[in-house]
Amino acid sequence: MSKIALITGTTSGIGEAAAYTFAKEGFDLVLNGRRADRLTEQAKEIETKYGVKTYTMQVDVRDAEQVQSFVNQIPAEWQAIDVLVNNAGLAAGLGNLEDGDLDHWNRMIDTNIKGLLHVTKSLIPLLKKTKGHIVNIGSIAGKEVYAGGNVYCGTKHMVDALNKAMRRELAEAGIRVSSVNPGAVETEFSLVRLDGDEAKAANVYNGFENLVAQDIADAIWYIVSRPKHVNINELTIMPTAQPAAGLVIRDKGL
Ligand code: NDP
Ligand code: 8X3
Repeated sequence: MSKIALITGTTSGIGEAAAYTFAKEGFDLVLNGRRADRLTEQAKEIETKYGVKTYTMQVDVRDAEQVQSFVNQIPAEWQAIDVLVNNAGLAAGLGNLEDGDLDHWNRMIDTNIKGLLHVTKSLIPLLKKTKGHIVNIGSIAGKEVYAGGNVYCGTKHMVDALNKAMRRELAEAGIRVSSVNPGAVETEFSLVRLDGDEAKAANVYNGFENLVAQDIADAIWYIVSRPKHVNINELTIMPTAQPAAGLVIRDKGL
């Protein structure tokens, strides 16, 4: 019987690359995001290309009731979830707290913290049965802070804390808990953060070689494919040109 991975936020970026990587390795997949058209297309493509099964979770992770009701109704053949990748997340805005936008703050807190909690709480009973593995996607922003990062960094510090808390609480159940903390990865992340401004978003990645989503998908797969007695607590992965959060060496051929 194939193993099953539920990855949140597969409609673009890191989650999408992780979904394809797991499918290539023979996992059946629960695909999640809010954009139904992308989910439908992705499900079709993954099934055709890799011959695995997919199940679509078109759910906004911010909505605790929607998440729990999806999990309550998950068909029996999809309940044996082996891997949960808590990836759905975003940054909104890049300014000082004084000029902070409450909608931006709420979106980040509700998605990156509460959304991750909703999904994790609902799935723990299923993961206990499989002795599964949770991989939380944090960030270098959860290890350090940078100018304009304030609330986003705060949410990712919370993910770092929750990653440790989950590991303590779930070890006895045989559930492994790991995190991946990336630096700058070129995805739709900056487009979302900068309210759809394509020029500004592209500028974030100018003059250095950023990470790509596949770099992080490879790391997630590495973590999950270790033998059962090995738990990678966390991996922090940066572009060579980004030695610290908010510090990028540009135009030096790196
Ligand atoms: P993308 O914007 O490319 O992807 C984000 C994904 O999250 C999309 O699939 C989006 O789907 C989904 N998502 C967002 N909000 C929700 C929601 N409320 N409910 C369900 N799904 C949601 O960004 P990345 O791939 O870069 O980001 C993935 C994760 O990686 C995030 O947690 C981010 O903080 C983290 N990260 C990113 C870094 C980077 O530089 N790119 C660096 C460090 C960490 P949809 O819009 O369809 O709902
Ligand atoms: C995003 C990482 O370095 O682009 O989580 O802010 S960074």
